[in-house]
Amino acid sequence: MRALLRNYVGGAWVETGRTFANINPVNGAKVCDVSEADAATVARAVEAASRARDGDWGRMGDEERAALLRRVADRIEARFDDFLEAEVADTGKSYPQARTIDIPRGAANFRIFADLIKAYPNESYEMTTPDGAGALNYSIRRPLGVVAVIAPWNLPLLLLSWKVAPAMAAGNAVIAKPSEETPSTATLLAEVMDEVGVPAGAFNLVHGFGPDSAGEFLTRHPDVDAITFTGESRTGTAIMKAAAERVKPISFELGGKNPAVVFADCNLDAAIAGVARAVFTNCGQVCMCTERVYVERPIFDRFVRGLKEKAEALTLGRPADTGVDTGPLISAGHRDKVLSYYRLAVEEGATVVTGGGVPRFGDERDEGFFIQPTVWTGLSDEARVCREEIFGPVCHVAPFDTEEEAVRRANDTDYGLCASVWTQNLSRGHRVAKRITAGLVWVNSWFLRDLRTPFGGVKLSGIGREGGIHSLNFYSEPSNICIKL
Ligand code: NAD
Ligand code: 6OD
Repeated sequence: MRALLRNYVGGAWVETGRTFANINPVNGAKVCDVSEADAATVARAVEAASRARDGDWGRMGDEERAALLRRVADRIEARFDDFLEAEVADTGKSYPQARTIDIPRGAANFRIFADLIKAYPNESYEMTTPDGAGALNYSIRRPLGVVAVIAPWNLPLLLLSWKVAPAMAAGNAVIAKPSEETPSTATLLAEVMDEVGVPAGAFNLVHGFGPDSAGEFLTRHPDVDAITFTGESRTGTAIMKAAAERVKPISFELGGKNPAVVFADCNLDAAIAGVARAVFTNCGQVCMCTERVYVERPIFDRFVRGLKEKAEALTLGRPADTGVDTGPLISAGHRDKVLSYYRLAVEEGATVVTGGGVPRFGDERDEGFFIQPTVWTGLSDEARVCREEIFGPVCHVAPFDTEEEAVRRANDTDYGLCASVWTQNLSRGHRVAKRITAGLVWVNSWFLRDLRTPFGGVKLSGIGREGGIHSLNFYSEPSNICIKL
């Protein structure tokens, strides 16, 4: 692992003289230093991307770009262990999780969008004209130009590549800004771009924070043509204001307060296991994680008992520990935030079924940012902890009596990213899934997603859809050409 991570601008590695520390959340130790991009470095990245857009990269055909992106995927796989070690050091997530989800899905993004760009259809229409000769309309698609990609820390490579790959497949030049908490796999990705011969400036990397740092310098830069962002809804508001100045296209994947609705006719063991996974995976730090659970009254007590057992059986530990289920939260700051909700829940009158505090290990993990998996009951839907996104290993479980009530309460939120419904009644599954206002609804499952399907949220959970052809629709714009025959 390198002692200093640098920015990658116009095909060159750039240091700025100002650094920040990358911290391992398992034990609070420094992983490495990171060179923070200043406004001048971000401006150089934008210039380099603009040159690439107008130069070799912009002139490259779909076939050749797709071949390069496939080489990126191959190279990530060839350097699998480097990516794995880097992701685990930055996030503290378990090796099995990073090995089976983060890194392979990160590589797969490059392969799938390389395939899709070649299959991307264009429209054509023949029309009649007053002279009877007719005219032919057909559309061509153009890249947006210079695209800023701003990513969060929870699934660092996966969520960065999920935007970088389709943006580049569509022919855009990209400037990627990973989260300040997880800069390592993005830096490895820049190395890979360099190694496989991506033209200078087609992929640039700037490190730093949001406000008054690389994130804001990028979103405010007049020559950035479009912004794609995954992160908190509040950050989305700030970025939208910056983008409004030049009415830039934006694609936003934001926060959630995702419900699970569990009917008495479910397979109870499967529902308990599925909801436990949806609440506690990655220490609750997946945008799709469940924080509100509604359970039909006849099975409420049994469900809560089962979820408590699952929570208490989780093994918190180091990434390499045998049988570890969950690692730490990402940072001391994030743990403070989640703990403030643990306190607030008690003030609001919650029954703490399990958890609610910080585990003690008696070793170096006490310097890290672990937190107990937590389950609450007893609150009204108006409680703040039932309305605000917490992004930790925690949920509130409430009983309901009718399908109508369950749907109403699931939808009673400012967010709308995803939901899950647990029932063995096929008609009910379809019916309820259709009525829940969210970008993605699972029936009897969670976090199953083909990369070609549309992904995104409604209300405060986002703007637009990415995934498969939906990504290519965002990262390119059609122009119509009309030929008089
Ligand atoms: P965040 O919004 O704090 O930061 C995300 C990125 O934005 C980081 O790179 C950060 O440096 C940058 N940033 C922050 N302020 C900025 C500004 N003013 N201008 C430009 N850039 C700025 O989010 P986070 O804490 O990294 O991630 C957790 C959040 O992300 C949660 O709310 C979670 O729900 C959400 N998320 C959503 C999805 C989704 O697909 N909907 C996926 C993952 C995470
Ligand atoms: O892998 C995916 O399909 C995906 N969209 C993951 C999003 C995770 C959010 O934290």
